[in-house]
Amino acid sequence: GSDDDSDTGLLTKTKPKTKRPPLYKVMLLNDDFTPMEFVVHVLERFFGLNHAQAFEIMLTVHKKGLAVVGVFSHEIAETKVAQVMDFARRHQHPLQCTMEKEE
Ligand code: TYC
Repeated sequence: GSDDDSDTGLLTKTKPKTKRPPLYKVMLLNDDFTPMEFVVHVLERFFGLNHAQAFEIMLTVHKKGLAVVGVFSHEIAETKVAQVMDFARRHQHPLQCTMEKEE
């Protein structure tokens, strides 16, 4: 760290800045058509949740409109979103998955 007394004449320690990469929330959005069992399956398959956890998050999305299903690096988050969107499209469900930078 560096000492800086240019303003006040008091020595103040400044923390060395260690750059952590930003994290991204991956979110599932509710819709009226995707079957509940399909969403539970997606959460088990791509997010490593057990059945009870997957069911709980699915119900949260169903009731609240969306929920965070995991927090990842940018690359992993992008991969998860792409996997979910592709899987939903192949099964002709309108399920939407998005990512957003964490504050
Ligand atoms: N609302 C859907 C239904 O009633 C279920 C659902 C849950 C859809 C979560 C999408 O991300 C979702 N069949």
